[in-house]
Amino acid sequence: MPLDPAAETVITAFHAGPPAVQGLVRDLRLRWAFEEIGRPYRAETFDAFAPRSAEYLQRQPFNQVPAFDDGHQPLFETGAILLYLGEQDERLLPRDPGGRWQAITWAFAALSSVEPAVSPLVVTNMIHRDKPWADPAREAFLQHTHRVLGHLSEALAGKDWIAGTFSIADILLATVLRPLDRTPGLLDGYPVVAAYKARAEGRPAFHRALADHLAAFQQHETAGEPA
Ligand SMILES: N[C@@H](CCC(=O)N[C@@H](CS)C(=O)NCC(=O)O)C(=O)O
Repeated sequence: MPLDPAAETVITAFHAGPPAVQGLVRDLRLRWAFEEIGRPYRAETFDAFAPRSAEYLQRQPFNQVPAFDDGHQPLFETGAILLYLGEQDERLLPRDPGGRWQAITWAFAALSSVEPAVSPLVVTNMIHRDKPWADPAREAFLQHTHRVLGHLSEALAGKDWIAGTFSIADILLATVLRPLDRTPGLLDGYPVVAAYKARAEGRPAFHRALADHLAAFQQHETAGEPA
């Protein structure tokens, strides 16, 4: 069935939450994809600390953001949503089978090989830094992060984009890598990865997406409630 171009696309996001997560919440991945293809959308925003309605679990079974609905296909999980968007626009997912499968493979790698390797370190540094177990845990998590960053450096060598041309794989991989900024100096040992991340963050679509993501928090603060 052809999609109704007039149907509104809605995503969920946060407008308040721990300051450390501003700029990193995963709605940014969807906003970035929309900006790459000039697709309008509306963000329905919540306070991360406020309980969500029981109805919200129908939209996102883990009570998280983002959820997505374009009037045709309600979805959750950023990887699935980006694949869905990629199916609709070759600027996000190449049409030639080789390029398409490279991009899909790297989208999965970003989410299931890189993100699980970096998340424990990121979460420890951002949220649990003062816990008594943080220092020894950080050492163990760092080792795994270094191992993955080393392999990623080799995979990225000589490439602008992880799967050849820019795709959803880069939106996922770059947003998985972004929180590593919060571990000062970590990427210094991986100039290829650092340059890749900077290249992705330099895209005009990323700038617009980040500005809108941050504006949700700022507008809420201006309206009188701290983020
Ligand atoms: N695998 C999910 C992860 C979603 C996720 O972790 N969302 C976070 C924000 S980035 C969230 O809503 N956290 C609040 C919570 O878990 O209560 C996806 O990629 O969509």
